[in-house]
Amino acid sequence: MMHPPRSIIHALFDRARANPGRPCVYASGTTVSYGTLAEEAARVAGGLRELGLRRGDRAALFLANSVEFLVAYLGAQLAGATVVLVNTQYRQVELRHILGDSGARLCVTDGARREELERVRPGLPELEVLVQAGAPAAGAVSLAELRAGSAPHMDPGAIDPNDLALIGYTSGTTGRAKGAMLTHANLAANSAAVTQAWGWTEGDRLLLTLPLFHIHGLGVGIHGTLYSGAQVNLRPGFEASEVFDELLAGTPTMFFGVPTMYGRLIAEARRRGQRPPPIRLYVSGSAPLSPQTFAEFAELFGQPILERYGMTETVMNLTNPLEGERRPGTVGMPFPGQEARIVDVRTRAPLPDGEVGEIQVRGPHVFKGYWRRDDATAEAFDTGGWFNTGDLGVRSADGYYTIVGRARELIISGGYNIYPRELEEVLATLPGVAEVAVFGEPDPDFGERVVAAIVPAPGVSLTADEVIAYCRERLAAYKKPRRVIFCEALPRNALGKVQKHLIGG
Ligand code: MCA
Ligand code: AMP
Repeated sequence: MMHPPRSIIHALFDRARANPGRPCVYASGTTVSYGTLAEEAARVAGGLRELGLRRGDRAALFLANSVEFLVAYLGAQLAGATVVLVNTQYRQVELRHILGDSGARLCVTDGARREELERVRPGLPELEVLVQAGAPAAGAVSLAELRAGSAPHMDPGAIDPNDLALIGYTSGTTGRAKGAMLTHANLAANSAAVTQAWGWTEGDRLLLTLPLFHIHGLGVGIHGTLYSGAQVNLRPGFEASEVFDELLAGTPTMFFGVPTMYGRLIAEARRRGQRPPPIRLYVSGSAPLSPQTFAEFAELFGQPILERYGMTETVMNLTNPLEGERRPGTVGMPFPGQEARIVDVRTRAPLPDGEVGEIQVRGPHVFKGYWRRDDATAEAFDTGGWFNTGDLGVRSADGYYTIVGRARELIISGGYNIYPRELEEVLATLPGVAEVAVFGEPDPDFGERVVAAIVPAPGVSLTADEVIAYCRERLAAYKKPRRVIFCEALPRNALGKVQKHLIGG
């Protein structure tokens, strides 16, 4: 394309005009063309505007991977709204926070999640409209009717590239996730960089099993597909045997996954004793890919995985090269048109190659700030527009970055981020808990797993099952502790700070 599109919506409409019949998404046995996707997004946009949704209003998406997700996402943006992404596993505590904090006026959900949403709805006065995918249900507008019957709103030209396209909730040293505000221009710029770096073209077919409520699946997988005019096979989730079958059949040209998925594909290949034909590109990210997994995969599948590094606030930051050495244990170098550097954690001065410091990034992909959190936004940026990633890294003399740790407390389990503080706050409300500390420990499947250390109140006896059930009821299931330790006191340093590394053994 001569001029890069100003938004992902523009990209979709450009493709739909040029070649309406071209297949775009394959999901649940049906193929949706670029023309149909654009037309349905336009109808949903028209329908949402009839429901009163206006430019800048927040529209939350709380539904599983599906074509419905895509038309709701694209339709809401075309209507001028800002989409709020909500993890489908979220329960009361997280839903109340995200929907309340974002001030969502509208939420698109599905039958499986409606009940959990209704539990928190009375506390959300700003949430006026529910739209439901799948079978229509009382008290909600049917998404199917919007897709089929509304007067289309066809004008992507009205989208200002500097308007907010989406808010992705992330990080929370305070225990409360913050909304990262990404503009249409941020998303389009990053898609331009990613598709260029990875040689992503119209001819590609991506097998996508990642959830669409995270930037990995949506901002890389879907946006890159629409940007490059390629095709995507969108699955409801990851199943190693299904993915292996697709690979054996030779249908995809690309697969994107988190390290847990690659570990499970390695086990699947060993179990079956088969090697799928090579595909154009395997990409890993969201969590560290161990050199061992890289080597085992290369041996069994005959291909080196390309590892890259991203964040909700910035989409993709660093990548190993498409051509040239994909160095295990590293995340490569900046994408075209983007910058990175390592700075001293204390003085913020740039450091020479070989020295460990905080990774900072800069470029058109970097988000606008945290929603309604000017304090957090100010803290996140250094002078000169550099964004503090909170990740610790080092750059080699030949330009490869390696992530060596995190400046913030964060557990990454199977690519999902878990903030110890959020769990600690919930567990502190469990009757009988005097003190609690949550931390991560290595896990062979998920990379890291959650451990909760609990000091029961005097005379109280709690069981691990009670502790887990309490979390399970209030928070997404993947955050539940996988191990619970009971102790008489938490080890503290002279300043009273809990020494988590001394617990557990
Ligand atoms: C599911 N469970 C987990 C996880 N996933 N527990 C710990 N860690 C996890 N990652 C729990 C479920 O809640 C459930 O609990 C039980 O395990 C089995 O659930 P199931 O759905 O069968 O799990 P699965 O299918 O095996 O899921 C594993 C998975 C999934 C496929 C690796 O976690 C996944 O899709 N991860 C990708 C996340 C992602 O896209 N992250 C990107 C964010 P119970 O038995 O109690 O019900 S980072 C990002 O976007 C930036 C930009 C970046 O750099 O990419
Ligand atoms: P999120 O806030 O969910 O977008 O997660 C972003 C975080 O995931 C980053 O700040 C890193 O800590 C981590 N991350 C992403 N990609 C990688 C990678 N390839 N290696 C190590 N950590 C990664």
